[in-house]
Amino acid sequence: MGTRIEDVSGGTKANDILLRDFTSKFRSGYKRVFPLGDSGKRSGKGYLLPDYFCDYEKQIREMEIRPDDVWVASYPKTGTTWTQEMVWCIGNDLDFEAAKSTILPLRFPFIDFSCLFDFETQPAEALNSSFYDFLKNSVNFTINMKSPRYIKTHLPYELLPEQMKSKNTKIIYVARNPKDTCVSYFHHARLIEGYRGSFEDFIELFLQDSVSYSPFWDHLVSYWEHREEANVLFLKYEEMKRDLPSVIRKVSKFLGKEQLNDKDMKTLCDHLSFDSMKTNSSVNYEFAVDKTQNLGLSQGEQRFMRKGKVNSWKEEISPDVAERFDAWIENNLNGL
Ligand code: PPS
Repeated sequence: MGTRIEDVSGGTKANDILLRDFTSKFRSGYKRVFPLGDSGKRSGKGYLLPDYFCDYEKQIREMEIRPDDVWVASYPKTGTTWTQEMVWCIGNDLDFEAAKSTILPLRFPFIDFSCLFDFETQPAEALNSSFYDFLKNSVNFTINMKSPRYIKTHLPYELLPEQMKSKNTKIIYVARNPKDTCVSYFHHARLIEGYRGSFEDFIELFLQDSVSYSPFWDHLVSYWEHREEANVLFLKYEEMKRDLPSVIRKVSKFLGKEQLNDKDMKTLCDHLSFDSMKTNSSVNYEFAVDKTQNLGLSQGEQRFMRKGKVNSWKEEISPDVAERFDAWIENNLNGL
């Protein structure tokens, strides 16, 4: 399955906002990426991705998959980091010492990071860090990791490496309700992605499928369609908030690990609690936030671990806008 890629240019409200407020020193522009079906016809509305995706698409599509790879996939801001830490700890027999001493991007790299940011043309200071290789080329970094590899991606199912489909690679997808996702994405965009626009404009972008990795629903459905396959596990952020131990049991079974005893379960749940992850510098991306702030590319004042709640959108989205969201949700769920 290949892709057809189109330039994103101005002329619509969403595209104008995107090009005005969501390009920067490290983000040159955007493309619409249409996966081509078996018949060679393009399908869906096309995924919005930064220009840099084109530099890595072929390498990602053709990368070699190993039988013991474990992938965590998600739309941005849906609980990826939380899921990664859970999966890594279970997969590594609760080695909390290693989890704390090595930052998550080095243990569990985000393969498509370089599709989002151009750090190569940034001042040397931006790259002068222990994870230089990752920042410079996250795809090479991930490909060259030792086994077993733990890999994060925000790419939709259709844009994953070709071999994943035949090699039954383990994929854990995490989903979250779109209103909380959108609010979290807005703060993240200001904090880390150089977005300079208003909250209202961000909502316009989100509802017009015009932030990176959107359309939200096509992304979710691309994995949902595979949820019954033995190598795919579909999780929800809200379910993790409601009953983390039962999700841990599900993940342990999925990874072929023994079930945890009560004491280990409690230790792991404590390690994964929001309060603990908020102060755990291995997973809270403080170094990335500081770096973006030092480079003057951040407009945000929050931290990566912001609220960690279900339905906190109610504090920021007005009833009128919530109604617009509901109509959008209904429209998109129609027929599913
Ligand atoms: S990213 O940048 O796409 O990888 O972000 P992602 O990790 O997917 O999502 C970040 C949101 O997840 C929240 N989070 C948690 N919630 C509850 N418990 C724990 N342990 C936890 N860890 C991360 C994080 O706070 C972001 O959500 P918001 O709503 O912004 O607080």
